[in-house]
Amino acid sequence: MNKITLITGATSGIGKSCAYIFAKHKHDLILIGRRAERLEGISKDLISKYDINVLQLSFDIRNSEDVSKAIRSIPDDWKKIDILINNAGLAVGLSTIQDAEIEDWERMIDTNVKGLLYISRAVIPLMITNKRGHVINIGSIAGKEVYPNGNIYCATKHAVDALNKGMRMDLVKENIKVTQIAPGAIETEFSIVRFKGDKSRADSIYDGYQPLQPDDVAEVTYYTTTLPDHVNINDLVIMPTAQASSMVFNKSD
Ligand code: NDP
Ligand code: 8X3
Repeated sequence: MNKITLITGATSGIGKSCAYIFAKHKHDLILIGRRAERLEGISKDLISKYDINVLQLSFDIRNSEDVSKAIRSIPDDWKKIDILINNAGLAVGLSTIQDAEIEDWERMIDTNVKGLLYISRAVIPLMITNKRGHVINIGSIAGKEVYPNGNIYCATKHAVDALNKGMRMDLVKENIKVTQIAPGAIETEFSIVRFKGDKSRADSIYDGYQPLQPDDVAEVTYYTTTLPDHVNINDLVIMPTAQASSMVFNKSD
């Protein structure tokens, strides 16, 4: 039987790359994202390329009722979820605390913290029933350090860092692995979302150095699932070679 991996935020970036890499390794996939048409296209492509099974669930992880309804609706065969990748997340805006839009804060807190919690609360009990599982939380270097104007996004990723530690403690007796992947700069739709569609500002984030590509992070994420049963990677920080911290880069002029 194929392993079953559930990925949130599978329509773009790291989540989409994880879908392709886990599919290449013959995992059946439960893919979650709000953009249903994209999910449909990705699912069809994965099925034709890799001959796996894919279940698409299109909903907003910020809605706790929709999360529990969607996970309850999964057919019994699919409930034996081996790996949960809590990836969906975003930064909105880059402003001082005194100038920021409160709505941007709500979107980040509701998605990165509460959405991750709703999904975890719905899926982890299934893993406990199956007596096995692996929860992978996509954090960020923004969960390890804080940078100017990053305030709330950094706070949400510090929350993911803390939740990863808490989950590890709560699930150690349940034979469930817990891993945080904390990346630096990756070229995805992240900056377009952060700068609300301003593509030239988004592109400028990746000027003058080679950022990570989403496949780089997905390959490392997959690696953490290939280790022997007795080995757990708790926390893994990954950056471009040209980045040493949120603010320290080796950029060409
Ligand atoms: P993308 O914007 O490319 O992808 C984000 C994904 O999250 C999309 O598939 C989007 O799908 C999904 N998503 C966002 N909000 C919701 C929601 N409310 N409900 C369901 N799905 C949602 O960005 P990345 O791939 O870069 O981001 C993935 C994760 O990586 C995030 O947690 C981010 O914080 C983290 N990260 C990113 C870094 C970077 O530099 N890019 C660095 C470190 C961490 P849809 O819009 O279809 O719902
Ligand atoms: C995304 C990386 O440095 O923009 O989490 O916060 S950073």
